[in-house]
Amino acid sequence: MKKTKKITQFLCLGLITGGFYACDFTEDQIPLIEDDAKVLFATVSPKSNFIFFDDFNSGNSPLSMAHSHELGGNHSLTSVTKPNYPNEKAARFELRDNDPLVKGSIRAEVTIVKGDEGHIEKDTWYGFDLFVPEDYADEDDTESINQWFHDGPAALINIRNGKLFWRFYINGNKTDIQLGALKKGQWSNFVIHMVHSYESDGVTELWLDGKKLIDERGRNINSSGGIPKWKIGIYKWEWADSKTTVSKRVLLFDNVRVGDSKTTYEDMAYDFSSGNAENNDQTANPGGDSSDNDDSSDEGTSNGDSSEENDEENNGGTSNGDDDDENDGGTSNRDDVDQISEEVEEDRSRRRGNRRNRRR
Ligand SMILES: [Ca+2]
Repeated sequence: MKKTKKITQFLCLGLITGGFYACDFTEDQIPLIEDDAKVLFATVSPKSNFIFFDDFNSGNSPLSMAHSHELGGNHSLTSVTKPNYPNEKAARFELRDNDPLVKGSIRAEVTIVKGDEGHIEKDTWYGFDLFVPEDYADEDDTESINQWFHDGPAALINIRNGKLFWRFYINGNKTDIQLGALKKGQWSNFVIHMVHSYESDGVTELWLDGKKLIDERGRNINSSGGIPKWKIGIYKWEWADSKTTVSKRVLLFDNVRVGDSKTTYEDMAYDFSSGNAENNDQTANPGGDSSDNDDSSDEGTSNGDSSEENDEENNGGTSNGDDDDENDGGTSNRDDVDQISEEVEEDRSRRRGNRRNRRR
């Protein structure tokens, strides 16, 4: 068994500083926090089973209450005016192909909650709103925007060729499930429910803008006895040792939320920006602060099967300001790290070979 110490006290303490909400209050007892960081539920419907919530509307330190940040520069994560909602703010992730390596790769990611530190339990809900800028150029190379990582990235949400994919990556076997085309210039509402399990009782459900696109049962983590961590942001492993047709990626997130087992779909799908339930179906209006000017070949829609790319984290590099501890838990974790690093190296060798072949 991995360590799974309970940290309810931590979560309640976190409430005081504005980020976490896990104490056992009824709705009319919800304490409103009015410090300079965030105002929890002051203008939205209280969700008593939320563990984490950040609407970014107050302060300029996005996700400051999250577990840890993996960012390459000051541009990597900023607070911006929310496109289509001029009175609100959102979190802007920017990844550049010349960013410094963070944990051995090119990433701008934030670990929101970490199962092995007791933030979440087996049955957990996740949600976020995503804005893809109009000029987000399509290319035949993958970036990840979500990872459920435990002994490797067991599940991911990826973007490739202008489409969204869910990927299971269990014990080395990749399974991609297409979630449809990117909706550029508008906000999309993601809700994910997972019962994290190495056994048959695992549950993986995903709704995108109110439509249920994944309803799977069975194993969804890489080893027994653990709960993953959840990361959001942009992770583009190809850039660790080569270029692609774009040099910069920008994505905006809002209303990042995590709910415990008592949470309902309706709680998670709530439109926290307008106060209306579920979908936020606005017209395209990129506006705002996204400023990427990716130019790419934008060639077509080949899709589907996973290619040679690899998603593993490489726990060898520099990490700014977090205390991630995949490698602090003794020999079993150490073995995991070594194994992951080997897989990364194998994959890079394969990619180098493919590039050589393409040049021929
Ligand atoms: Ca917001």
